[in-house]
Formats: sequence, structure tokens, C-alpha cells
Amino acid sequence: MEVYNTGESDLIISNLEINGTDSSHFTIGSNSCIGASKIPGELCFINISFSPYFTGTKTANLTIYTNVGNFDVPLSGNAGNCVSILGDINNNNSISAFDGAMVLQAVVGSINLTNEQKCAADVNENSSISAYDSALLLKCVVGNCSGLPQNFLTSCTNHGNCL
Ligand SMILES: [Ca+2]
Ligand SMILES: [Ca+2]
Repeated sequence: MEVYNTGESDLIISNLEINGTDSSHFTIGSNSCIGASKIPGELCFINISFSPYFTGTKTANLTIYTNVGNFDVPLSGNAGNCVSILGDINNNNSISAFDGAMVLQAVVGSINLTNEQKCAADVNENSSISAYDSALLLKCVVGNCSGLPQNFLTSCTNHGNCL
């Protein structure tokens, strides 16, 4: 993105920060703004990358701290679908109790999941990983398929015990 100094005095950008609900999906890359003094009419560039790990639309804010106040710029991106199979955390093409155990281990912080694994672990697609996702996984494993979210039911039909 480009930042233009449309004012009549010098603009000094002291810091950039991404905040908001989905801030962890966005990162600030290279930029020519921080620390530089921009005369009126001059511009600088900020690269923002979007690396989503859950499905759906992600939003955050870029705050630009300057000598004339702070400015918020809304960011948004559409994450599309998981590369991985919903519920198959260890990517062996099958949904088992082992996948459910991996979700619980991630919930209590004893293992870290990759972005693809996080996407697969959020079986109810609410953009967070909890014991409830693990419970839904175990329902699939034992073939209790009532009440499973639609996308996960499809996954469980193809890779688990729901028919
Ligand atoms: Ca698996
Ligand atoms: Ca979830």
C-alpha cells in the first residue's frame, strides 16, 4: 500500500502496528515509511502479507503512528478453504482418535500446530480451536454423526466413520 503525505508539513511515521480480531493472519513486510521524513506530496510504501490459517473472511487494522496523529487503515482478506482435510490433523487421509488427541494437545499448549493443521483442527470453522472441536472429532470417530457441522460431516463421510 502507498502512504501519501497530503498535508502541508513534513510527515514522520514512527511505527506501524497490526491489531484487531484477526491480526495474527496479517504481517508487515518491507516498508519505506518508518523513520523517514516525508515532505508534502511525497509517498512511501508498506507491504502487508496475508497468511490465513482458518477459513472465511479475516479483518484487522493497520495503525500508522505519525507526528500528526495515528491513522487506522482497515485490512481484510478472504481465506477460502483449507488445503488440508477438515479433521485430519496429521494429514494421513483418515480421521481417527489420534487426530482428536492432537487437537486436545494443541488446546492445552503441549504441541504447536502448523497453519495447515490449525485449519484442519477447526472442525466447526469458528476460527478458534477448542475442546469442542476435539469432541466433534471423536463423535465422527465413533460414528455418532448427528449434529456435526455440514462441512465436517462431508469430511467425516469421506475420511472417517460417518456414512
Ligand atoms: Ca489423521
Ligand atoms: Ca472451532
